[in-house]
Amino acid sequence: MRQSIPLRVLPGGGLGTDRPRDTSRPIMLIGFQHQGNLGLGYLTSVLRKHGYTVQIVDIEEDPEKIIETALTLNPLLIGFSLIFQFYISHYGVLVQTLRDLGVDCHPTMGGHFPSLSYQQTLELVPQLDSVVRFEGEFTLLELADALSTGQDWRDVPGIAYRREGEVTLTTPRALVEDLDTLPYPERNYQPETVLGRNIMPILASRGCARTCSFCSIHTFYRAAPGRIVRTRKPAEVVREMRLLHEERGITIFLFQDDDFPLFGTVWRRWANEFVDELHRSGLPEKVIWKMNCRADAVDRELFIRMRDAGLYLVYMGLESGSEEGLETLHKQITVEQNIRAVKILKSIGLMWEYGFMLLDPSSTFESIRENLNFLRVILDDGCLPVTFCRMLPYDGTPIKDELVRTGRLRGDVCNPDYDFLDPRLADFYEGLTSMVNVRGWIHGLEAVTLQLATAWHEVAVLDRLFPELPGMTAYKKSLRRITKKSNDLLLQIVEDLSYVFSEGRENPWDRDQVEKLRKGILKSFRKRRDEFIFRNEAILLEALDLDAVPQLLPETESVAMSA
Ligand code: B12
Ligand code: SF4
Repeated sequence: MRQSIPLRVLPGGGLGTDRPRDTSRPIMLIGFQHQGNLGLGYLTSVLRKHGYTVQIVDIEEDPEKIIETALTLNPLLIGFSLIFQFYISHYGVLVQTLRDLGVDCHPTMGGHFPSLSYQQTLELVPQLDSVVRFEGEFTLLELADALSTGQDWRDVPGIAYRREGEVTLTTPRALVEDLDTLPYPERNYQPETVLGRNIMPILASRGCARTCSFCSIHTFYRAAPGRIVRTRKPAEVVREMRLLHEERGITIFLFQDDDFPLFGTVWRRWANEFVDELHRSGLPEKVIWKMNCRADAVDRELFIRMRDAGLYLVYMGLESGSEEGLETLHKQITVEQNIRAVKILKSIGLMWEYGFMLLDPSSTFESIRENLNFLRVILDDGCLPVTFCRMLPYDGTPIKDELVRTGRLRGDVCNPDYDFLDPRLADFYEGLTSMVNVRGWIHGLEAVTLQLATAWHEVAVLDRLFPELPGMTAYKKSLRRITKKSNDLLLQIVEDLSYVFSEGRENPWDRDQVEKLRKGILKSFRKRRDEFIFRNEAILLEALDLDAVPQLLPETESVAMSA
């Protein structure tokens, strides 16, 4: 067991970014780049705007290549972005190796986990010189300014560091008040695509006003001074979309806001203005967009307006189909509201996706069966594949604190876990994961659920961004049939297993048989999907050719610097 480091709070130093700077040495930022990392993008664009050269490196790259880049660059500072808590040991090994090989710079780390669990971060990665807490744009800039000119960096607001063996905090830095004062995030990478259409992440707001117990987002934004939720001006968001469309040929935008501004009078007005701006810009005929929201924000009239302005996909964290589960997760929503939201979206022809936790710390066999029935209700027509996970108690979440208080927290930082109230549930979960091979069915790249969800996403894009394809109605019908077959099977297996472990019933399934069924579904799905896409290849390629926009990807592209 590690000793925790005693804590001391220092008064903060200067607040602004008016320090002298020497931008001759570059800055290296390392983080998870898949689907485009907006945090690193904003940090980079702010540093570049102030004259620094920045190199972003993907943490998924071969560590040897990362080390080679660091040795060649000789950066002033390396900033590690930890957005997923379970990556911390991976980062720890990398920082240690960089130090051992004599990379002479200031290593720092930012993100939710380092911000909220800064002491633990400095213990787990002792080679770090500092941790940047909360939104990092101006703290990182000031840190770089201080380091580059040999000033004392220890008075920069918004950091944690070790001083004579104690962890010391400077004054916390306030959240960025006006998000539109930030330059647009750096996006100097090839966008991901769906059927050749380019995708980019984007933000309309930061922060979340809700307080779900399993989530650290609200804790992160509440722990820093400043307004918790900040929205950008609708016209500014649309301007960024227009530039990305015109200069990079982006036609699919993924809004990564924690909770897209929709709920309540003020944000509803924001959403309506955003729709008006989109229409004024002429974008709805050319681009489509996805956003994340809660089920209680789904309103028929507003969603029809947004659909007609390009909204093509709505992600909702439904999370539970049992009232007790929703209460434990502090969703402040009812099962009925979840079902109502799904019904509205189906009735207005909007594609949706959902997050769902089959198991949480309050689970019982009854609540699991309630959850299965809820999934049957919302997915009965085979509109989407069944997906679920087990709630994990991340740092900074109220539910983790509660599990600590009741002595039920287990595992470690990389694999946080907990004891169920009914110990038989642990056996059930183990039995379930070994029987349906969750990686093969739900989470892995080859998983049935993931493949079917990708196919449904393709359908949503085909419907909105391509000419009508011959055979589309029949294709959707067969996709529904295959999805329903897969859903029925998976739900039945989970339900049967729940009785095996709760009532000692005989297990009607064996692993090989389940695996054979899974592979059969996957095979018939792939055959049907590939046949359909290849048959329409010429039409798809022609549509892509017609809409093609030259890709502008210079070193510091105009979109990144144009704000
Ligand atoms: C987009 C996103 C993704 C994208 C990732 C895209 C990418 N490359 O960044 C995708 C879809 C791939 C993804 C996947 C997953 N995600 Co996700 N995701 C998000 C989401 C919604 C937005 C991230 C974002 O863009 N934020 C906006 C930017 C501007 O903010 P930021 O990242 O916080 O960065 C700021 C500060 O934190 C700080 N900062 C950050 N890094 C650094 C570094 C330095 C050096 C400094 C100085 C400052 C600094 O400054 C930045 C600018 O102000 C977050 C929720 C959230 N609000 O963060 C969840 C979130 C990060 N995801 C989460 C999870 C759990 C997952 C999955 C495990 C889900 C799953 N079950 O599969 C997977 C994991 C993927 C994997 N590797 O295995 C959790 C992480 C929980 C945790 N504590 O670990 C979050 C917090 C959601 C939640 N409510 O709990 N995700
Ligand atoms: S889960 Fe979503 S709605 Fe709930 S607090 Fe987190 S970001 Fe907000």
